[in-house]
Amino acid sequence: VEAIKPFFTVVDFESGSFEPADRSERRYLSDLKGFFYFSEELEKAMERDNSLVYEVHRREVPLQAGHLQHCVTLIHPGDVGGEFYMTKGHYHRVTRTAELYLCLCGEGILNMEEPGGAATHIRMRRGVWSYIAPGWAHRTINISRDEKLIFISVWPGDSGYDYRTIAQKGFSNVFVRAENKEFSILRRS
Ligand code: S6P
Ligand code: ZN
Repeated sequence: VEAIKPFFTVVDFESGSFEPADRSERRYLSDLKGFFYFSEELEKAMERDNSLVYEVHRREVPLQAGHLQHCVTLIHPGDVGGEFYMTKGHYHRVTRTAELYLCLCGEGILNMEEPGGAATHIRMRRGVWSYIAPGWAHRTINISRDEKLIFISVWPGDSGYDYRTIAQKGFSNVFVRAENKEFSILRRS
């Protein structure tokens, strides 16, 4: 395993600031083509204003088993035709790798699914520490109207990403705004 020196990051649980970040990614509506369920609504929203949906700020460590990748994700509040702002979601390329998500702030859903079709979700709020078992695809969703959803992630260095399966098939559970309850789940046919 590649030798590096110990280090630390300072995370602010309310603002989600993560210092120093080695790399930051920002995903706008236009980056989420093919991921939101209501594609026509997405086109219209993009024309109005190509809003920022989520940000990922990370430390860089070697992409090797033995090292632990880690980052903070901030998902802004909003929806596309009722479907909440969310991450693209992915499987790990190396399917034997698990992941941990600790929610720092906000209200959300961790949506998970197996290639066999099994699906489940965990309600994220401050302090909820979720274990994403090996082989499960994962996507996070901000169900608040006005607050950011902020969480930190830790995963094996060699996990990699598979976004293609999600881009092609989507998740079978689509989380949308509802009257008088936190959300409803629409089943993708
Ligand atoms: C990486 C981990 C998270 C996500 C991040 C953004 O294994 O699951 O750090 O990368 O929350 O989501 P996505 O689906 O765009 O990578
Ligand atoms: Zn992951």
